[in-house]
Formats: sequence, C-alpha cells, structure tokens
Amino acid sequence: MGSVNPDDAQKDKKIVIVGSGIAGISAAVKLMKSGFKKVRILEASGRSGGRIKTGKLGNNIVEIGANWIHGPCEENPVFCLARQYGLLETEALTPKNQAMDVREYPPWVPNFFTSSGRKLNTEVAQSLQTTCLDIFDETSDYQGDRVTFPSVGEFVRSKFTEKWKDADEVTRSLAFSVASNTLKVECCCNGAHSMDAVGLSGFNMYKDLPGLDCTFPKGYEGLIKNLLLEVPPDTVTYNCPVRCIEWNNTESQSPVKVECEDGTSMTADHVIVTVSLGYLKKHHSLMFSPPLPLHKLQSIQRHGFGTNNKIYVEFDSPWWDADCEVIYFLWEDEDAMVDQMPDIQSSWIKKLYGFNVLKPTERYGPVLCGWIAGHESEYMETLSEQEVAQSVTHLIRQFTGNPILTPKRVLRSQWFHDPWTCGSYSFPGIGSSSQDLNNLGEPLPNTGSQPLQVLFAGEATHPCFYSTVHGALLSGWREADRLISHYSTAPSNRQNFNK
Ligand code: 6YU
Repeated sequence: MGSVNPDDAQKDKKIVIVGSGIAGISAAVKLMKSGFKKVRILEASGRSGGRIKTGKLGNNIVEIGANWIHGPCEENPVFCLARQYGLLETEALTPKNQAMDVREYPPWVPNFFTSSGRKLNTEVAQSLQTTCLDIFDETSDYQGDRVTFPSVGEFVRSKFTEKWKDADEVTRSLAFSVASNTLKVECCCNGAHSMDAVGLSGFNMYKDLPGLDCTFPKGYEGLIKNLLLEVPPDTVTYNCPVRCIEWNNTESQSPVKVECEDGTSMTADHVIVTVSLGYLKKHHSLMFSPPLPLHKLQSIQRHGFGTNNKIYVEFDSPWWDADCEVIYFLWEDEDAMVDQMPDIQSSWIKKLYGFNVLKPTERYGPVLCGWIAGHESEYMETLSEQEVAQSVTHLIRQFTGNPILTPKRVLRSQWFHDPWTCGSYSFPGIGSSSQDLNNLGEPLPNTGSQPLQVLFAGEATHPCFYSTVHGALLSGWREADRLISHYSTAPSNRQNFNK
C-alpha cells in the first residue's frame, strides 16, 4: 500500500484508536510515520498485544494467545516484520520454508491413541484422517444448493457417511472416530463450537499463504514490543476502557466524542475501533450512539466468533514417540461423528482433540499443548486450574493405559472470560459472505460532509485473512491508509477503499 504524507494542515487531526492489539498498534505506527501527530491509543487492559500474549510455564516461554505465523512468506507482513526485527530462527527464514505449500495442515508426525488405551498404527489412522480432510477440501468445489448443506459440518458428515456406507463394522467405527476427532480439530482451527455453526458458503473465503508455520522462540509479544518502539512511549493509555463512542456530532468541530469508563471523555476527528467481534456482539448497543446501521449489525450477528483455548501440560519424561509432533485422542464410542458433547459438565474433556508437542524438545523439555474449542472450552474456563489438571491427568492415563502418569505443571488459557476479548477469533457463520466482512470493515459515515468519523479494524474485518495476526495487522494498515489517503492533496494518490 502506498502511503502519501497528508497535507501539513491536517497533521493536527485528532485520531483515537480503541484497543492496543496488533490492529490498533499497526494503525498508529503507520499514521504517525505519515506525519499525524495527535494519535492516541486507549487500551482497556493493563497491557498491549490483546490476543497476542506470551506467558511462562515453569521456565518455558509459552503462547497464551496466537501461536504461529500462518504462512510465513514474503506476502505475509507479520513474517516480514518479525524477520526485520530479528525475531525468527534461521530455519524459518529459508526460501525452502517459505515456499512450502502446506495449506492448513503442516506435515506434523502424528501419534494416535484410543479411549481403550491403545496406540494405533499410524499409517492406518493417518489414511482415515486424510480421507476425512479430503472431504473438507471438497467444500471448495461444492456448487450445490446451500439449503441441503448450510454448514460445513452437515456437508462433511453426509459425504463421509456415504464414503464408508459399505465398509465393515470395525473399519466404519474407527473411520467415524477419526472423523469426530477431525471435526474437533476443525472447531479449534475455526474457533467454532461446532462445524455445524460454520457456513459452507463462506468457508472458503479464507486464503492460505505458502510457508511452513513458524513460531517466535522468544515469544510473539516481541513483535508488539518492537512495533511500540516506533511510536512515542505515551501513545498508549492503559486501563482505559472506552464505554461509548458518540458520532455524527454535527454541532461540534470534532464530530466524535469518546467516553471512557472512568467518566473522562475526549473529542476526536476520527476513531478507529479495533475491539474483537466477540466484544462488539456483546456491547455494540451501548458502545455506539447513534447505534450502528442495520446492515452492520446484521453482519456482526451473522459472522461467527467463538472460543479456542490451550491447556499446556508438562511431564517429567515423554510418553510419545521421539519424532512425534502431534497427538490425537480418538474416542471409540464416537461413531456418529460428533463435535458437540451432550452433557458438557460431565464430558467437556472429550472435546479436547489432542496435543501439539512443543519443539524443539531440547528447549522446552516434555511439554504438550492441548487444544479445546467451543462451549466445552468455555465451561473448562470456569473450573479451577486444579480441576482442569485432574481431568487432563485422568484423560491421559485412560488413553495411554498408564495409570500413574502425572503432569508436573498445567496451564490453560481463558479467552472467553477475558472481558475485553469475549472469545478467541472469528469464523464464517451460517450464511456469512464476503459482504459481511466488507460491512464489518466499513467506516461511518462513508460519505457526506464529515466522512470517516468511526473506522473499523481488527482480524474480523479482513476479507480473507480473518482470524489471524496478519489479517489484523493488515486491517490496521488499511484504516491508516484510508485516513492518509483522505487527507492527501494529490487526487492521483487518493485510494478508493470502496472497491
Ligand atoms: C495467528 C495463530 N492462534 C490462538 C488463540 C487466540 C488467537 N490467533 P485484539 O483482540 O488482539 O486487540 C483488541 C484490543 O482491544 C485488546 O487489547 C483489548 O483489550 C482492547 N479492548 C477491547 N475492548 C476495549 C474497550 N472497550 N476499550 C479499550 N480497549 C478495548 N492468529 O495468526 N496465528 O497461531 C493464532 C490463536 C488462543 C486467542 C489466535 C492466531 C488469532 C490472533 O491472535 C488474532 O486474530 C489477533 O491477535 C487479533 O488482533 P486484533 O488487534 O484484531 O484484536 C475457513 C477457515 C479457516 C480459518 N482459520 C484458519 C486459521 C486459524 C487461525 N488460527 C489460530 C490459531 C491459533 C492457534
């Protein structure tokens, strides 16, 4: 995106950014580099980073929020910035790594365990898993009606049942256990309660970038810290939740008034809202005065936002294969392809599909990261860490058949109960289309005498990289560019953001 310095007279325009996650910070950096001087970020919590959050498990650095750079290649600005700041390991920087086309499934070495304590033959289980993933891939070619299959879950279940209809009882039962597990994996990838809530028509709006997903050895927050060094230290005001944004204030010179929870208020020429879609779903009616227009509200409702949490578990020694990178737990009683538990209180743990092994082992020791999505995950958040540890210990003993295995440490995330996030990330809901993503990112008002009073950034506003850090970062740049372009005096430098 070409940035053009705005006219000198416009550099005093007051811009308030709500939220100091990656979208808010990237917008601030771009605006200030372009000459805007009065840029202020108001952050509800006591830290920057939002859903980028690095923590500690014993001496290990672990990610509580975003984990990977999805698709680390030249087209990915998070990869380019991380490389520029020297935050990545040599292997992630190789052209070979950047060129790998893995789509959503990195070629991790798996181990499969079952609920009767058996370790399955990897080839057999993996081939059943591939059959299931191929059906997920078929969603991109599906041209049929959306009434028969409104959701990805219904589509996959139907095709998978058809595929195995003539198989013998034992094979079909195992295939369906694998399919249930794959649906739970997909719930985590999409941050959805069930794949029945993920719209088939919007499922392929997401665009994969090439490159083998990589991590930040010293933590994702390094990206945030480096970006913040590019703006004056007092740019962010912490512990300052915004309560209400009054826009269309035609009587004042500044058309927007921002009211904070502590009763203070300030005027602004432009406000960039970067709060999560989960937060907007819950608080939009109090947050905007006048209320948001109907088409925006409908898109806020239609586009999905759900929970995906992690449960880190540390052991004294590994019980998985030395080369294993991912562990899947298959429930043998799940032969009806289920991704929702009927009784959440007693069976929430069945939603946890398995674990990633933290690599390299020399750095982390025997540490696993479990994944659990949906309402089961939200219920898990209400339990004490000790109760979570007990359930995980019981689960691992059952699946390994080892009655004395005991984790050394357990740490879980709680994104649903984080009052400033209200969940993990967005996904296409039933009936969601690219129009909804456009509506979510559309500024208010878009035309008229005082346009661009309230602008919207954040992962859920990106047309094809929603749910990711790079999507959020690009959305922040997009809104900064919108303002820079608005104040650019040379017509040839003005960009049309309505295309
Ligand atoms: C990625 C990954 N990753 C795991 C987990 C989570 C997420 N993501 P922010 O919320 O950050 O900032 C808003 C700020 O606003 C915040 O600081 C608030 O405190 C503040 N705020 C709120 N209300 C306020 C108020 N009233 N006043 C003032 N301030 C207020 N992304 O690239 N790689 O590995 C993962 C993962 C557990 C929770 C992730 C990952 C998502 C990113 O973390 C997330 O998008 C961005 O950080 C959001 O930044 P932001 O600035 O928009 O908001 C079809 C299809 C498939 C699609 N899926 C494929 C990809 C799957 C994505 N996978 C993610 C997986 C993991 C594991």
